[in-house]
Amino acid sequence: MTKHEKFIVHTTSPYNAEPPLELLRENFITPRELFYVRNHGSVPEIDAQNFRLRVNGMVERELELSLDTLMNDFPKRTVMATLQCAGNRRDQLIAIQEIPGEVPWGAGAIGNAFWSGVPLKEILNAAGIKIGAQYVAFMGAEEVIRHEENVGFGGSISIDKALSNEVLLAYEMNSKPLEPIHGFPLRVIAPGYIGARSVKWLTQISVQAAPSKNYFQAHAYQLFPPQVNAETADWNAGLQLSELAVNCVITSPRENETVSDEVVVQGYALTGGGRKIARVDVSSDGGETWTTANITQGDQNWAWTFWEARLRLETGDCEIVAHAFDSASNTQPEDARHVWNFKGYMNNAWHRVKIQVKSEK
Ligand SMILES: Nc1nc2c(c(=O)[nH]1)N[C@H]1C(S)=C(S)[C@@H](COP(=O)(O)O)O[C@H]1N2
Ligand SMILES: [Mo]
Repeated sequence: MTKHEKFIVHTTSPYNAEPPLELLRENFITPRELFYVRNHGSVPEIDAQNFRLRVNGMVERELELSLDTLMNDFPKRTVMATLQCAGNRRDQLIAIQEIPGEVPWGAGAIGNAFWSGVPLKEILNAAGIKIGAQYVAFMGAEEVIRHEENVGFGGSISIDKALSNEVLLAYEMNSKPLEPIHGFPLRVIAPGYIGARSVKWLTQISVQAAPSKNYFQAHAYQLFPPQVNAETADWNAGLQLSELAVNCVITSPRENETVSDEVVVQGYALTGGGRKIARVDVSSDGGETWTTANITQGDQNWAWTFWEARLRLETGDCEIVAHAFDSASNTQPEDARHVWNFKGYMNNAWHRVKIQVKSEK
């Protein structure tokens, strides 16, 4: 595995790591050495020759497909898509109240790539979907131990999403075979959804009437109100995370940086559902007044947007905040307390960076 020397490693086993923000923002297409990694178990060693993808459940024909068949007997499609972990920006939730046992992600658990593979709908059409099918469930190959049991890593998406043009069974990332750590030989790419639904080391697809019962669909990756905790959570009542919320992050300047009174603020923004980022605003007075940023790159569905704003600041301590609006005018909550949840998912509160401003003269 080739990750950048400045990669921020949160845990080594399983390996969980993210790039520093200033490096992440250098490339619109994230190079492999800067693409975050989110693992729940160890990386399985899969022999590409013997690999088979099983397709079963509510289908007319069960399938067992080799990598060769997937690559040669089905169409290949490339989609630019940004993956974002549901835990991205958890650090700012932890600053409000601790979240034990979860990876303290900064804002780098996100990356944008060209993914190539077979559209999932091609496989589903080949298998033939039976009436009543509502969900498509995925299983990865690796062992994941929870409560002394191997639960594996799985998840599901709705049948509508599964039949969309954008969902892929990808075997390439940025025109090269997937690296083992990113899911070799095959992974799901579910654009616009939390990263967890893009199951790596995919070995099984099951068409079902109900969502996956796997731990990572039925238990983890659920959203609860701030007052709920692990003891009081009703796991049948949580919101099973799927589509991403609108989010926006300042990548430069960095927290505690000293800057001149004319500063260029840069960042990324993204949203779910194939919507686009319509506007990004930046404020240095806590949201009393805003400067609209320039969108510098990115106007595609499923991919992030890069933005930049020039601010003139008063000398002294300063907090810069940023928020985005998407094409459905969805926007972000002002205060992270309102979205705090005991698992620390989906923090999309206004991004805040504290800096010191020095006069040029
Ligand atoms: N099999 C498997 N698939 C998985 C995971 C995993 O632990 N095992 N992690 C998920 C999560 S939570 C995220 S955010 C993305 C991360 O993809 P990446 O490591 O390629 O960046 O993979 C998803 N797919
Ligand atoms: Mo994730």
